[in-house]
Amino acid sequence: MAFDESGKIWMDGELVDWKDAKIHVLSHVVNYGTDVFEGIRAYEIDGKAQIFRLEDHVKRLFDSAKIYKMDIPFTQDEICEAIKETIKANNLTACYIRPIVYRGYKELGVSPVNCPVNVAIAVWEWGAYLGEEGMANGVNIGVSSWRKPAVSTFPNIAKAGANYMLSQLANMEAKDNGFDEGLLLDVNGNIAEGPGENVFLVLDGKIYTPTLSSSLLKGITRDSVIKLAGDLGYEVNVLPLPRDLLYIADEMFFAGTAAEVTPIRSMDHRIVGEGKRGPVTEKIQREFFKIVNGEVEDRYGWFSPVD
Ligand code: PPE
Repeated sequence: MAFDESGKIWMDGELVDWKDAKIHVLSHVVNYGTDVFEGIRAYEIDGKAQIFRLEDHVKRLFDSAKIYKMDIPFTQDEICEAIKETIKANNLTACYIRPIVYRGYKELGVSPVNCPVNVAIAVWEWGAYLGEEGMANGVNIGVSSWRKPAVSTFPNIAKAGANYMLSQLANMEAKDNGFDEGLLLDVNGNIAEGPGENVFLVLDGKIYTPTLSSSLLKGITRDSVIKLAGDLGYEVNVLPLPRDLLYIADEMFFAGTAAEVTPIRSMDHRIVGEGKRGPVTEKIQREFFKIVNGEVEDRYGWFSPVD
């Protein structure tokens, strides 16, 4: 993924040139990782940008900010409008959208309360997160030696930049070990999530995904998959899931905004099912892409048009 640096970035209410979208090195966020953010996708449907679950993502952004007592100086509606404005200013249709809320420049010291809360929105084109090949045939995953923080130590539900230091360790470790991506367990050894994806398992025709008390992000794609799978007639169970299930699951897949629905073909050097995208995963993946490509009507009201 390389940036096309010709576009505009929205900063605190104004569109600025890509290369001018800068902050001071002594901003609170640079020193202490004080930010919350979102990852959203817009899809091109009938030549127009349609943003997937915009209000839900912006609501989660505000929820994350609330956990960290960051008072966003815009309303949720204003942020939704700013996102649309940024897409238009960059002449994009299908794109990835990154709103960031961060503590800016004023003073240093752990206490963030005197530092301003700034907001930026960037958009760019971003293809298949784990590659086109992974999307079709599945990715190879390894369980990380790192654990997600216990629910009593650090909020996992907030999508905060600092959480991604752990995601980086898990992702780098997985790559060093020859895997495409890692998978993190919670403090009890139950399955949590990928560094940037939620995970689903298929066992005996039923679908399973870990519960929120296993230290994971309340993924919006996760929620979409739960709805889609239910409507396709599958039983979906949201439970604490022991690690062992990873080795006996018939199918597994990742779900996330960037990763969309990506099949998992192996786990810790054990082949999952037939070692390729399984039939249940394929049905859910196909249904997901039919919706986001506008091949079927938006029956859940998931899209916001950019007019
Ligand atoms: N867990 C984590 C840790 C996570 O980062 C994501 C999204 C998800 C689950 C899925 O959530 P949702 O996007 O609401 O379905 N990860 C974002 C960032 C990826 C990145 O590399 O940056 C994303 O997919 O946009």
